[in-house]
Amino acid sequence: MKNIIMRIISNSQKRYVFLKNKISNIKIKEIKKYITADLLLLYFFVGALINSTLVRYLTVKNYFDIRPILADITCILLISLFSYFIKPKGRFAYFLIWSFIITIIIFINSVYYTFYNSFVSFSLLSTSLFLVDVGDAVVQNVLEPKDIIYFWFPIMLYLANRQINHRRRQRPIHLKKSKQRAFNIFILSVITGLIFISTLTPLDFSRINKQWNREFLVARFGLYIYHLNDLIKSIEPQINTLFGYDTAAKQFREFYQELNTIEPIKNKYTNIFQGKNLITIHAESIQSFAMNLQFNGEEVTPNLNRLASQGLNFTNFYTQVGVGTSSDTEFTLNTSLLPVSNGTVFVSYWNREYVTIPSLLKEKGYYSFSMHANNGTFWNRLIMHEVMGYDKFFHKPNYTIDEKIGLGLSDASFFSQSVPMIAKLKEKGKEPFYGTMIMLTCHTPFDEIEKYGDFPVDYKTTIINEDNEEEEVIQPYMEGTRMGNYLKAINYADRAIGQFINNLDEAGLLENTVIVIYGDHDARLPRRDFNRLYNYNPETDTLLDEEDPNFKRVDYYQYELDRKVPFIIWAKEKRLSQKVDTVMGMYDVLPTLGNMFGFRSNYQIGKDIFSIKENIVVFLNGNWLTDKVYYNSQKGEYLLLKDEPIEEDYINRNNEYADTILGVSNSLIIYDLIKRERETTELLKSIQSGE
Ligand code: GP9
Ligand code: MN
Repeated sequence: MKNIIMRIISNSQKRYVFLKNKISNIKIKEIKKYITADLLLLYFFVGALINSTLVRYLTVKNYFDIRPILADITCILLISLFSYFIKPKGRFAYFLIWSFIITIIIFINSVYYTFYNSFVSFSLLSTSLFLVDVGDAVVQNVLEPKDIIYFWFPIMLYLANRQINHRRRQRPIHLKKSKQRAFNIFILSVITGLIFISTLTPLDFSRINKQWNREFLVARFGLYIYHLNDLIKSIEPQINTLFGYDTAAKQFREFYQELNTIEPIKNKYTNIFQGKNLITIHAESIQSFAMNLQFNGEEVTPNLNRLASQGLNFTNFYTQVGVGTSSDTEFTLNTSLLPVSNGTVFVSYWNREYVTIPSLLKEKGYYSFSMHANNGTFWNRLIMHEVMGYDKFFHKPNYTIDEKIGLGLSDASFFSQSVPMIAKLKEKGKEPFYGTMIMLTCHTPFDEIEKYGDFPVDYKTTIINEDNEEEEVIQPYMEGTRMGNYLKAINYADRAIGQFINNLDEAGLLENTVIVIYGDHDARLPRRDFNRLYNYNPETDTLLDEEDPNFKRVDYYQYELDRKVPFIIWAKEKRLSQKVDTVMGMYDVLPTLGNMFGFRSNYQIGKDIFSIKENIVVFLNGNWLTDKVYYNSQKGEYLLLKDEPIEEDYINRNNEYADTILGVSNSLIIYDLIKRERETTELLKSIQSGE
């Protein structure tokens, strides 16, 4: 019986294997036949895929990532499918033209990458190759063999087509069949496209929307999607300017006419820093709450705390960034305008005219420079820093990358290499100067904790144990959380800043210099980490209960209020020692520094903080903040910050003001109104003088 059963099983197994082989034979044969029936498409597909993969391998070197390959396949399939809607005779021309377009794009990117370690953008194409100081890039030869190899593709396609025609005059695909084929390719591209999309993370989506970290985008999305997205992003600003100019210009004129008739108020800080050097430190991702924290008696930011207590310490200072994060802060600080509501000024609106701190200081004889050890093309800084009027941008090629943390050169090394550069500028007589130092280490994801140095964020206590001896007990508290890692990174950055100030002092650069430190935006930490930070009970090593009188709720408003960042103005020679609690936004920096250094922009939206009684910080999403209220524009609700009732009129007035300045600032940028206004005034003047 057992034998019979065994035989039946073995027979059916054999039959199954036989059938399986037969089916797969048929399938493979049929698929092969199906594919080779359209050799031209096949060659095009393979060529385009090899080229896009090759350029990625030779640039970003992500050899084992399947995602960009899936993205490339989807794009090539979509290009290919349209060939079926062309007359059979024209298909070769169609593929050949595409192979040229693809090869030329890849070729340009290959050359560009050698110079800039990044990829070409359509919006920059006309300028980037000429505007940028290529002397910095250590490149002797313009063309290298690796740039030329991509041309094998159109050549191969041409030869292959000749061969196909010669061998077996391929029958043109019948229209009915070709529609079926187009449909099949479409389905295939949908499948590969969906698989690709399913691999994307929220960070990937946010980065493709921002379109600034071009290396990352090519590595993750492949060159084809990168360029398609870049094309859309480059056209967007042009489309935005097509309509609505007259209304925008009218609102702009009315707003500034009224604003500029108000005489600037003099106060005790007016002109106190006339003619002094100014160094601003762009402190990556540093939030204010860290300045008030101690772990086991150690301050997280001892240096910032010292500078804050000796200088002007603005305790309610907020950034006003959109998707452009770091670059939006640089823009707002230097122009006192709000960033655009859609897209990023640095990437999409670099070709506009702006009145900036460097340009205003230039009128007073200043030399301006910026320093950042990361790739200069990030956030399009290479171009935008020049547009904003910096005389020189020192970036990656100017530094030796001798210690890497996170995105690139460590802050400690960045600062120590920068001091001699600043000293050299001084030696060359480039004084007075305005310098911007853009830090990098304390950047998300804060995961290289072993490189930040030893700063435990745990809770240590001593107990008397059973043997009546003192014993140290360590409770993890913030260790192992994202915020814990972030605080370690801040402690590192704080040390780097402290060292930088010491080095400047040793180099004799502090005597005539004012230092400004600002956090560039918050670190988007999880709410649960704030909850743990505020509600940890060391006695029980657990979190406080919501009913506990000491429980602090981290709701929407608390989280938003905690996003504030440090803003400190410090000078070695002038101990101003003042705490300023009035709410203040990034757009108030230019007018406040302007009052101290003696400059003013006719297009500033912010206020000199020492000249006003009440201030308002307007955020890009329409939320706003005063000393009395945090207003949530999405919900139309607000939180009272003082024990004082608020009139409805107060809310309405501030809502109206928020709308106006968001609109004026946005239009000014999109329609290039400073330039247009200047040209109109110049024209009127020349008509009046009869020229
Ligand atoms: C890039 C750095 C980071 O060089 O400034 O920009 P972010 O991601 O903070 O906007
Ligand atoms: Mn930043």
